[in-house]
Amino acid sequence: MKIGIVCYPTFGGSGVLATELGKALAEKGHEIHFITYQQPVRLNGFHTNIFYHEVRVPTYPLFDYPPYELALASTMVDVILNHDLDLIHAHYAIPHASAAYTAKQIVKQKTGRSVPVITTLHGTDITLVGRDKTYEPVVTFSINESDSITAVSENLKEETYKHFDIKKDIEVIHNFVDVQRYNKKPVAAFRQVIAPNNEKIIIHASNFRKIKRIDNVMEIFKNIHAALPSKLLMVGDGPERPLAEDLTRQYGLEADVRFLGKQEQMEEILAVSDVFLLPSEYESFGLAALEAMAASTVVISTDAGGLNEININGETGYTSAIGDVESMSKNAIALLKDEAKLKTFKHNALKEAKLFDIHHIIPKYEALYRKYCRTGDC
Ligand code: GMT
Repeated sequence: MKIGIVCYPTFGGSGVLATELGKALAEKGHEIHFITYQQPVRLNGFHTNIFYHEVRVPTYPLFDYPPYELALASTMVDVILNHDLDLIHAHYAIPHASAAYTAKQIVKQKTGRSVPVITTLHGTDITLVGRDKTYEPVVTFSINESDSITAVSENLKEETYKHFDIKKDIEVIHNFVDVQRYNKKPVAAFRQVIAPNNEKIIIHASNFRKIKRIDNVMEIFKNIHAALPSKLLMVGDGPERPLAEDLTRQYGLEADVRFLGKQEQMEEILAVSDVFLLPSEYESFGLAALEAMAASTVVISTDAGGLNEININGETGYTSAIGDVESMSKNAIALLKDEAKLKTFKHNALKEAKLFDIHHIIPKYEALYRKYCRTGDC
């Protein structure tokens, strides 16, 4: 089928998921058209079935806020008409679902054809930004106007019904990971550089926003570090990075905390890591944690949102209440001190990640698309 994917091109989970979905669909023979304002970070290399359409937003002195949503809708119209797309799949409701609705109406008026729009809800588009009164009416409207709606976890589905007046069914299609890609042998030389004295390696990866509770990451590591030789890798970047750097200095941990910035080859970094810390205030799913699990890294997280759906308490890692730094530290230390238990948990993490392997989840999206097949041979 010919599918238009609208997403954020950045390191955020929704953009990563949308890009990996598009790449996997292209491998299966679908023609994929990415429509966004920048080449998506995970869209590297050439694939004969993948097209990228950049949304240009012309500026004008009158515009304090250049109208991205209009430019996006117009680009969608152009791509739908010129490439005869079968459907649009919008990832993250704001502003993708409403721009898709506008594009659909324009195409309908021009050609009489109603192009199906599928909206996948990812998290903060519902639980944080979308709920704000400034956006809520448009978000509710555009979700209800979507032909199909999916959510990346059961928890996000519940949250959506709780906070918005949604009249339609929401199908849960969990996020996925390419286990084969992440299930790598650790590169000994790389581990040696990071942890020359065989220290345990702790990792956190995110966009360093408030919701990730970066101060908790630093406190938990301070406690682990006081109990055993260890190193912390901080991957990503964002508004809370200065806080993390301040706390590193305040706790005197400069020699053992490394800020790696945004990284594309996460599989190599995760492969040498022992424990992934994710003490978030909320995660609809926690794709970063799933990727860690696929690399046999144990997850110490909160039990917020959909994290319980992937991180099984006492098996693949531990989940604690939001802000319970003591419990998260205690659990991490106990695991790291018990080699046999750590090994079992790592094994369990990989086993659990396999349930979310790309090969199980892509067919669910394909089955959904097939409902909108125009020719009968999709
Ligand atoms: O908060 C982020 O990390 C970015 C955000 C996004 O949409 O780019 O992530 C959300 O979507 C991811 C992919 O579905 C989920 O794995 C994350 O849990 C979710 N973030 C939150 O709910 C805070």
